[in-house]
Amino acid sequence: MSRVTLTQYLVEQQREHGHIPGQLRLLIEVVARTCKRIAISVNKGALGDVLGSTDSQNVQGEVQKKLDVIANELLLEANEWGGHLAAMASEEMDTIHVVPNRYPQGEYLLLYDPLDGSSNIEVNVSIGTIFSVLKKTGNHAGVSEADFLQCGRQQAAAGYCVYGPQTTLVLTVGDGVAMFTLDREMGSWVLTEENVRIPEDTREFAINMSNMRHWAAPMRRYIDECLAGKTGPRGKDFNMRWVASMVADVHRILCRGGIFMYPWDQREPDKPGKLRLMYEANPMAFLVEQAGGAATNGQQRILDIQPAKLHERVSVMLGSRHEVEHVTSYHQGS
Ligand code: P6P
Repeated sequence: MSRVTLTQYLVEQQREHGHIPGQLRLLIEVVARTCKRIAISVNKGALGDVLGSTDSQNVQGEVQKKLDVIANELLLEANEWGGHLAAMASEEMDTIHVVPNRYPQGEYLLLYDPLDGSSNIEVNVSIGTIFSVLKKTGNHAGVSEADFLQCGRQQAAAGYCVYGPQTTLVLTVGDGVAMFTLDREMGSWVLTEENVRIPEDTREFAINMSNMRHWAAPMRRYIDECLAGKTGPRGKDFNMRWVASMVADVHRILCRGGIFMYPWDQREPDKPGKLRLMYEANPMAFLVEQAGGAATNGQQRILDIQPAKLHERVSVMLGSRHEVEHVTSYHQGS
């Protein structure tokens, strides 16, 4: 395969399909460049002052890891000056960050989880950066949190970078999913997969089984049937994976199929789920659907959920289309 870089891919997408406006292309290139910079810090590990926790908590009430803060700061600094963004929102920040007046404001809104899977940092397991791009609607001056509260189907782009054995950037601008591997010698993102397709069926599920006794009945029924294997109603044996980094689990599903679930849990009945809608579930749902998969909260398509709050949580079932439809049918019937 000829070595097509991210820049060439975006230029060709613009030339052939015309749906990557200049500001969006700049935004994607800035985020991609920042992921390279985050990878440098992640890869330092114990050799750099990047491991361990800070003495602060984020809006989620989670202790912030040093790398959470580093990744968040890198994305803020890199995206302020380009004139492509009006504001940013992050898992690590209580409120939105409006582009300072000293810089021109653009029409895009960037949302991100700067470092997803932070509990895996100290044990050298894959982690990642997840991002979602919305466009400011209306022609009102200024920008507020309300501008961010759009359904996931409004996303202009979405992607993630997984810091694993390879450093891989996965991207959609609404015309399929492409994967780029970081060529560290050249320092460039090289196209290594395009038109990614998720197999419609799977025998592999990803869920944190230790929570089983806390799930609602439909989810317990679904997992019980997977565990019953070929002697049970599914008539086939299943395998299980759980990395506890959504980016790693979703990447595996994009590469070979599977279903990822983080369902509602009776321990905190007022919380729909653990994962965040705006900068985890929505971008991953966009990518999965663009690759022929499905993503629901057990009742409806994730991309159709109208957000009420910036940091709201959601129950997530995503991956191979037929498997997601199967588990969703149990919940809709409940
Ligand atoms: P648990 C990481 O903290 C995360 O937000 C996702 O990346 C991951 O899928 C999930 O939480 C893991 O949760 O409860 O298994 O640690």
